[in-house]
Parts: sequence; C-alpha cells; structure tokens
Amino acid sequence: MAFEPSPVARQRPRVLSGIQPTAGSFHLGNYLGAVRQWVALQETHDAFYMVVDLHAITVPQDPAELRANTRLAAAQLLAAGLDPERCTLFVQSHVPEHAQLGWVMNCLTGFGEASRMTQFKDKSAKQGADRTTVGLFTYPILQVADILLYQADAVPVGEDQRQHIELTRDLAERFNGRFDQGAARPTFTIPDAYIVRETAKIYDLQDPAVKMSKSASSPKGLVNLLDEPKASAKKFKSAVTDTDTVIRYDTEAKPGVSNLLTIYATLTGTAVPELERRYEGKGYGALKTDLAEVFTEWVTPFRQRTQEYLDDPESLDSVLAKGAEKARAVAAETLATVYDRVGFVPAKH
Ligand code: ATP
Ligand code: LTN
Repeated sequence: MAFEPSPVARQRPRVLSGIQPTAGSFHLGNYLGAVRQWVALQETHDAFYMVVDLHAITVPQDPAELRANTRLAAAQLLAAGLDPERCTLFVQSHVPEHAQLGWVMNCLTGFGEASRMTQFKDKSAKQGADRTTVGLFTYPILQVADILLYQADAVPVGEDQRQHIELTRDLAERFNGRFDQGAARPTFTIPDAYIVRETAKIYDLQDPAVKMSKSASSPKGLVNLLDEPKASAKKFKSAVTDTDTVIRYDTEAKPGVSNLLTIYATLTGTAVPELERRYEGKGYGALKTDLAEVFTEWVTPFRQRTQEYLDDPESLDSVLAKGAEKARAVAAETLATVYDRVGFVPAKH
C-alpha cells in the first residue's frame, strides 16, 4: 500500500508537539520555550498539538488529578492562543494509534540506545530504581511514535527535548531503511527539531545554572503561570543575579541577568540590546521590578482566559473530541502503512 500524505500536508509543512499534564500549571519555561512557538506556527503550518496523558502515567499519578490536569492543560493551551480552527488540539490517549505505533518502535530500538537517554537517566536517578517504571524507560520511544504518526516536518520544543528528536530521526531512518524496499514513498518523514535559540532554555530564577522545571528542588525559582501574580512578582524581585550592577546580556558571566533579559524581551517583543540601553546606569532592582510588572500584565488575562475555558468543560471536551477525530484520520493512515510494511496480516472486515 503506497503512503499518501493528506492533501493539507502538501500545502503547508506540518508541525507536531506535546505537553504533559503532570503539574497543574504550565511554568514560564514551558510557555516561552515551547507553547509560544506553537501559537506562532499555527499560522504557517499544518499544526498538531496534544496533551500527552500517556506520557504522564510514566510517573506515579492520581487519577482525579490526571483528569483535571489534562483539561487544565488544554485550557491553558487555548488561553495561550491556540485556535482550534487553525490547529488540531487533542489528547494523546484519544488516539490509540500512539500506543500501537509505540510498540512497533519499541521493537526497533536498542536497549543500549534507550539507556543513553539523558532525561531517563536524570529522572530515574531522582526516583530511585525501585520506583522507576519500564514506562519511563520507553517514554522517548512513545514520543517517537507521537511524532512519526503525523509525518511531522518539525517539532517545536525546548532544548531539553533535542535528544528525543534525534532518536526520532534515527528510528524513522531505521524503519524506512529496513521496510521501504521498493515502496513509492518512505513510510516516515524525517522530522527536524524546531528550537528557538533565544528561549530554548529558560533558567530557574534562584539557580540560573539549571533550567526552570516543575520538579525543581525549591519552588522559589519556578514561575507558574497560574499562581497568584503577586507571588510570581515576588520571585522576580528576589531573582538571583550577581554582585555587579551592570545590566548586560552575557550568559557566561551574567546568567541570572541574561535570563531576566530574555524573559523581558520575549514577553514585550523588545530587542535585548534595546533593553540594555534602556537600563544603562539603572540597578538590577529597577529591571526586576519592571519585569514583575510586565509579567503580571501578561499573565493576568492569561489566567482569566484559562478560567473561562475551565468554566465550560463541555465546550472544552468538544474541542478535544473534534481534535481527536482529525488526528486519528492522519494517525490511522500512517499506522496502516506501518502494519502493512512490517508484515502483519490485514484484519478482515
Ligand atoms: P519539567 O522539566 O519542568 O518537568 P518537562 O520538560 O517535563 O518539564 P513538559 O511539560 O513535558 O515539561 O514540557 C513541555 C515543553 O516545555 C517541552 O517542549 C520542553 O522542552 C519545554 N520546556 C520545559 N522546561 C523548559 C525551560 N526551562 N526552558 C525552555 N523550554 C522548556
Ligand atoms: N517529552 C516531551 C513531551 C512530548 C512531546 C511529544 C514533545 C511527548 N510527545 C511529541 C514533542 C513531540 C516533553 O516535553 N517533556
């Protein structure tokens, strides 16, 4: 069976990405590193975005929380600017092909290859061997399936995901090389990571050597979008900088200040050199106070919109149902090609 991409794919390149519903609120790193790009790309690309609930159960979770956080993630994505008329927004578990292709890709991945994934190594080291599941180990391979099912050309993510996109490329090439003999079209498109350099890694406000993360050891450097803006403003005001006073973008010598400048520049659309000029001769205090204000202004309507989507769960679920239907049409087509090329006997109807 020859693989034919859907007609829409021929008009626009396709992007796909996912976000976990593991913490209730997105943090500023998620937004600036990934979701902001998702919003922009829906204008130029055939865009598929999903809440990856299958990935969320690779660590211990509470069922009621997972359900609530999945809807909360979708509400935040809509509040951030995703438009269901312009992109396909869905929940991963609504499309069974993810788990199905995940299995096939598991069988193509070397044990040593999977063992080299740094996110797994970090997370399993934190949890300890007894609490680490096989699901966490195969997490990146499910992500590979997520991407390949949609024939994505590009995957907008933060820097921490680069290795998983590399694995995706490797496995796609391996599959194509092994199973595409004589086929008119390759089974899988080889995707590129889409990582915006400036915001690829937003750092913890208290420890600018590590990325802002929901699993940070202390919440002081983590800016959650749904927290009270006053609490976040305080975090900006007490952000760790350095003993100097000059406001200059220099990630080596001044990681803390540079991180604040990146956040400020991105939220306001002002270039960093312009900010450096504006704050010449002013202390860190001024920059932090202004940034706290900039953030509050941006986040207030975001929180409001999120609440509005949450207040109407029927509409939210209906957006997700329509998204899943569109996603399934694409995913089923890819999976059918894969099953055929792997050598599975077709099911009789
Ligand atoms: P955490 O490390 O906080 O657990 P995660 O990577 O598990 O985060 P996800 O919600 O799955 O969180 O990530 C969604 C997206 O946000 C991914 O594309 C990821 O690369 C991006 N991202 C996460 N943290 C940052 C950060 N500090 N800077 C830039 N991008 C980030
Ligand atoms: N591992 C990703 C989430 C994710 C993803 C995907 C991202 C799951 N499937 C497919 C891009 C494409 C993370 O952000 N931690």
